[in-house]
Amino acid sequence: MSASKPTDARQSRIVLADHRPQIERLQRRLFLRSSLSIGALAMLSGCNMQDGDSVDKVLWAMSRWNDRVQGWLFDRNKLAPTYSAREITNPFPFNAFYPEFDAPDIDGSTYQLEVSGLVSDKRSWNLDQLRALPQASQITRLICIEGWSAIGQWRGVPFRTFLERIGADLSARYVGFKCADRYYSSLDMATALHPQTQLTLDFGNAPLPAKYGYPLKLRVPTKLGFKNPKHIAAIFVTNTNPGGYWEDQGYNWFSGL
Ligand SMILES: Nc1nc2c(c(=O)[nH]1)N[C@H]1C(S)=C(S)[C@@H](COP(=O)(O)O)O[C@H]1N2
Ligand SMILES: [Mo]
Repeated sequence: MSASKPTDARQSRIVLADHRPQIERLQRRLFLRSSLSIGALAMLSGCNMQDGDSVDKVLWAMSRWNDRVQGWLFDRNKLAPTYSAREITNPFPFNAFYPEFDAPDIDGSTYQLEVSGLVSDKRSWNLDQLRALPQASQITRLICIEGWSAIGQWRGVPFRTFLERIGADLSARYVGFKCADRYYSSLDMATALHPQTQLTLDFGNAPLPAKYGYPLKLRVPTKLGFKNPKHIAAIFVTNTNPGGYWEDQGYNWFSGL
């Protein structure tokens, strides 16, 4: 970003108009009552904000800052609502960045979950080993940013249990996920340790079907759907924000409680 210089008023209006939806979203997230002028954004950022590129950079930096503030405010004891079995949505919707018939076809008998980063035990895990860990069940609502939500039942290992088992540095900032379909995502550590965050093996009373994430997904009922990676191939603990498939295209990284 270049040093601050007086911004031409007409140019400012154009730049502001171009970015109106982003700025409005940012204002809602920042709980600002007053409206942000391009001048105020320029002052906050020390950036001249003349071109769309630098506006993007500023909005991006402010959004990531907002994520950090939300993380600090996050209440680790606040639970997402749970539901009864009769409230389960049937059929349950599918969503991915590709159509349902393209969901990866993974062989569970040779599957290995890779573990890396700030953990003391980097051995991989097969499905029998994951099933031998303590399991818990939840009936919660998955909320997709595209405008639908659905109630489902998932069963698997409380993610905190798994992180403890691999000797993860629980004071690290992020947990990242790489998926078999090249999807990826990441969570703040407080959310990773949240009691309802689950390393999921079963949907309903059977192993996850291919479309819902076989053989392993992360169920995070305190976050939007896109922060619930399916078909997980690798998990890593890090202090560098790993971003995500949608997060890196402008969806708010925190996207949850
Ligand atoms: N690997 C992978 N995980 C993913 C996605 C994806 O495309 N690939 N899409 C995400 C999105 S946007 C949503 S809403 C949920 C949908 O999960 P479902 O198919 O079980 O309803 O999966 C999330 N996890
Ligand atoms: Mo989604």
